[in-house]
Amino acid sequence: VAPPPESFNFARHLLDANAARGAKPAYVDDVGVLGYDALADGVRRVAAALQALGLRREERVLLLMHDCAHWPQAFLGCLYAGVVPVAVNTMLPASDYAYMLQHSRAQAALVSAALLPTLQSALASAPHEVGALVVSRGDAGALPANAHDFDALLAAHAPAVAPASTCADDPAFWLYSSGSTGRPKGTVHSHANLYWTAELYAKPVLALRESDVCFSAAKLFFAYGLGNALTFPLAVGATTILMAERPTPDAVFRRWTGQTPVQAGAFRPTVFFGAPTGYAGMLASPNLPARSEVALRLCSSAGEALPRDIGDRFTARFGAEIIDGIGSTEMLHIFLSNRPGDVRYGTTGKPVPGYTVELRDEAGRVIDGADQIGDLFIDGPSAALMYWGNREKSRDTFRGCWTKSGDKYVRDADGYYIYAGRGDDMLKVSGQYVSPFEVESTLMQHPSVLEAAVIGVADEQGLTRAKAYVVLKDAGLADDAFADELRQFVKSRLAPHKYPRLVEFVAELPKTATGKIQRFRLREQAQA
Ligand code: 3SK
Repeated sequence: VAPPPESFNFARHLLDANAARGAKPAYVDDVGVLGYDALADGVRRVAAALQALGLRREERVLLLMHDCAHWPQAFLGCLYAGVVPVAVNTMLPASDYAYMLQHSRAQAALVSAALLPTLQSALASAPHEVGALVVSRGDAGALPANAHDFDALLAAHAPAVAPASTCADDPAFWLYSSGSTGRPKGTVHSHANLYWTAELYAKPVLALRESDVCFSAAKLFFAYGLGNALTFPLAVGATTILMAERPTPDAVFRRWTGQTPVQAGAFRPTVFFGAPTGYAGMLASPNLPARSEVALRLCSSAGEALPRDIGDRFTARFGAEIIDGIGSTEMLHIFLSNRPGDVRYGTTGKPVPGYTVELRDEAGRVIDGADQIGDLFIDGPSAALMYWGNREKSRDTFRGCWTKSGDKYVRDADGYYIYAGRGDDMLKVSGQYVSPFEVESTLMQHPSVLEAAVIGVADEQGLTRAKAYVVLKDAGLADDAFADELRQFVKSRLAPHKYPRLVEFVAELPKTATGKIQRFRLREQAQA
């Protein structure tokens, strides 16, 4: 694959690639259809509007929006103007946004009307540099003083005539990535990185086509969702379904079967991108559609390892394969994957051509043989430039051309890679990272909790759930209702996916002589 030219703007690259598509639908969201020509017009108007608001190249803008057709216009409009969008998870508490605004020094925020109150409490709680707000899909007549309605702002600005003269290696956007300890890390990606994920994965491995209708349960603010619903479909001129609501089985089924008012029986997805927990939930649903009701030809899974049984049952039902792969926020998308026509359920497949993968032992030596567990390292052109303002963690993760993934893997004698857990304490729950330390320290903020330890346990489907072992100050309080209170307590303070589904009250936690909690003992106990 030819590298992008040195002078390269990814938004311009996509607009050029789709210049002849006219009114072909690029996006179908909850309220309407956006054609390729209207997408290009919107991108150029966002760029012009940002410049008029005083935004300069390389300045950051917070992008806190539910999935809708404004999202790709906002994201690509920033890139077109050389402004750097910081796309953030829409489910976080205000305190996380307050940190991200300070850390990124965002000069403006693009926000869904439904998320404006949370953003405003973040803005009120800490110093920031946000000068302007652009509000998507709200009541244009009821906006705060420094806020602009998205559609009205675009209507007021003629499309920018030319993109910012960015280089392939210039910072294009950030995504925050979380670790087991410390603040989320601002992962800085270049214009070229987006190009590489499309050229190395979407086109040759998934073989996405112009005629495809793509639909991703993973939202656009995730690296996985960004590729699935923006980079990949726009790189091949396909159509993408976007939905603002949570990807419950019923919400997904409505789109698969074309039943939303906007789809009106058409635009049934041919390619679906999900995560194992979502596939398991759909297979268990009484409303699972029949094969004849859907148009799926290919599915993708990432976020956590796909249990073999889920893959087998899904393919038996729909005929379509689920292509399981692993990517990371740091590598931007999938670097190790099964292939259509060569799927081995229970494995993550083989390295994606263009990426080199190594397993290393504890001394850092490369493991050549089969069936030995090692730490996964990746060399590939879509690796992030750095974690912003975090030299120590950048040096630990980005080691020359290699990126440390933090995952452990085994390669079998046929060269297929099999997931073997995390190298750190992080849990992957429903495809999203959960730090046990963050959950433990939140539980310990409850006045009745003395100590807590959180581990991952496999449910009956082989999917990871967070389980909290809790020592109470007054053991007499321990009952189901109090376990529920603790779940709600965590839910009200952290992003919703982080609360422990399982809570067990114990008299004490296993500890070393020096008082360190022995989580491995709890893991052994949970497996027994
Ligand atoms: O979770 C994954 O495997 C993944 C896949 C693609 C992009 C980003 C991530 C984290």
